[in-house]
Amino acid sequence: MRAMHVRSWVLAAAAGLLAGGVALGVAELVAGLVPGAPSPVSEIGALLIAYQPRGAEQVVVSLLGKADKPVLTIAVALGGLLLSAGLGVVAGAGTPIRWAAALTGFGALGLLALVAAFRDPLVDPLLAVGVFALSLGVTWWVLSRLLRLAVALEDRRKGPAAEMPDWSRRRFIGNSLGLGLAALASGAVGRTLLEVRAHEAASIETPPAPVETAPPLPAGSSLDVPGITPLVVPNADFYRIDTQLLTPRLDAASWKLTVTGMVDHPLTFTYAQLLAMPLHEEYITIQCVSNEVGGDLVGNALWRGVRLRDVLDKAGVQPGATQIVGRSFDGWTAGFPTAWLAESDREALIAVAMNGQPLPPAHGYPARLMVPGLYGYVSATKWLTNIQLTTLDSFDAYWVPLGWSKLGPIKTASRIDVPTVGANMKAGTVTVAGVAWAPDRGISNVELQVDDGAWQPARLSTPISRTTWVQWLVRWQASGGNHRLRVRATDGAGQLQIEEPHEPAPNGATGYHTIGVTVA
Ligand SMILES: Nc1nc2c(c(=O)[nH]1)N[C@H]1C(S)=C(S)[C@@H](COP(=O)(O)O)O[C@H]1N2
Ligand SMILES: [Mo]
Repeated sequence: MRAMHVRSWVLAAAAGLLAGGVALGVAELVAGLVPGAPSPVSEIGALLIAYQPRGAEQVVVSLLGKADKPVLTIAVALGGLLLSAGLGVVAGAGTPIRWAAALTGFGALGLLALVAAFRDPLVDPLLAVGVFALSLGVTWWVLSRLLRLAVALEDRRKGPAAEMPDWSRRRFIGNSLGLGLAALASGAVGRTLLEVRAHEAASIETPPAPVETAPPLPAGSSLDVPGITPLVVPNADFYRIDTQLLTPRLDAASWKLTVTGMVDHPLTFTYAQLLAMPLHEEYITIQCVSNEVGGDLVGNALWRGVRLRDVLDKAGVQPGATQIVGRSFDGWTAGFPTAWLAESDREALIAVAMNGQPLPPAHGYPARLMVPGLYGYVSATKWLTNIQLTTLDSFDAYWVPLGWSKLGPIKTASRIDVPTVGANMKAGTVTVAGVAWAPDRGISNVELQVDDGAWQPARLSTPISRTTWVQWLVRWQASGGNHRLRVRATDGAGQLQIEEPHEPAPNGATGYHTIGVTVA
């Protein structure tokens, strides 16, 4: 390698940054175009999630929320670019040793991504090696090209200044801009393709009709209030929480579900075999344990699937089994007591459809668990591939060692949807409305308090079932001024919602949702 000594560290850093950037962009493009090829950024992000320090759980849980997922992705990409810039400076020193050190650095970064990619069951290892080699090649090409141009630029500056125009300067800037744009464009196209592919219509049009359809929605189950959360949340609007940075798209044709552990007859189902079992329908409201008071990590949908009970009966659960663990294709786990299902009306499903559509990839296609009354992190395994019967003592699922409770029954909660926080309204009759839930106990009462006034009972929608939320409304005679609105619910067992404010960790937030409004 010809020595390319660049005196300006800015130019060298720019060369390194672009070398890393183009490599990342090209890799994203390949990941978007070729199913089974890894996205280095997402794979390293997944590695960080997998090896998060204990105690970071609050941060990480919020990171994994729908809005903040891109934050981790962008942080990884920026981290990669920064390191690349540093390696550019190392390479710019111009000695063969420095050049080799820089390439080794890039190689180490690539190797980290490669090792991370090997952990991903949806990645083809050969393709991962291919992307690794391609990225390193691209890095080497861009880096040597830009360093050469930088050297030319500096040599030119040393020479007579009178010569015009300054082509070497233009060449460096032009090349840098072009490469930067190429990196951004290929990265953006690759990302878009990745998400589009994940959301392509599921291979099965609609899962077979249920043997038992959910009864039609009772009259009065929805309140007609503009802005209130719909009783049944459309799939596209349903909250999403999981540890996957991208949307995993499993292949139903090769997918298998096994039932293992403390059972008399271990079972294996193909997708077709699972769909051949009797399918049932149920409305179930599910909430994320990391939902804040007043938050929107909660939703209600019509789930269709095979009863977990039927599958467990077939497998023959052994008497000593006290825990049911759902395991996902990526090794993620959730576990809950077998005793939770002892109540006959807690009908857990291996769900294959959501609101009449095949389960969307973001919500667990081809199959997921839905267990009435439990937070998602202990129960609702998406992309389900294994159900294991074990004991509560012998296994802790994914979030438990990270500081979250072993048991996760959903706490009674209520939320004000309208008016919105800080709304300005005219005096007179104002509709205050929202949702309240306590799966699987149901809601018996919702009350609203204005300022320090008496708690006024709300009108409730007719409940679909005890496993679903209700809508509520109060017609408030609003007078001028600033007011504080608070809501609280009572569950079907007569238990009042907990007033004491508490953060979500370790087993679900408590406190009354409170908003301020201004009445003119
Ligand atoms: N495989 C897998 N399943 C998972 C998770 C996950 O990270 N991986 N997250 C769980 C959590 S914490 C919640 S709250 C629910 C959310 O389900 P949803 O995204 O369909 O709303 O999925 C659960 N199932
Ligand atoms: Mo969750």
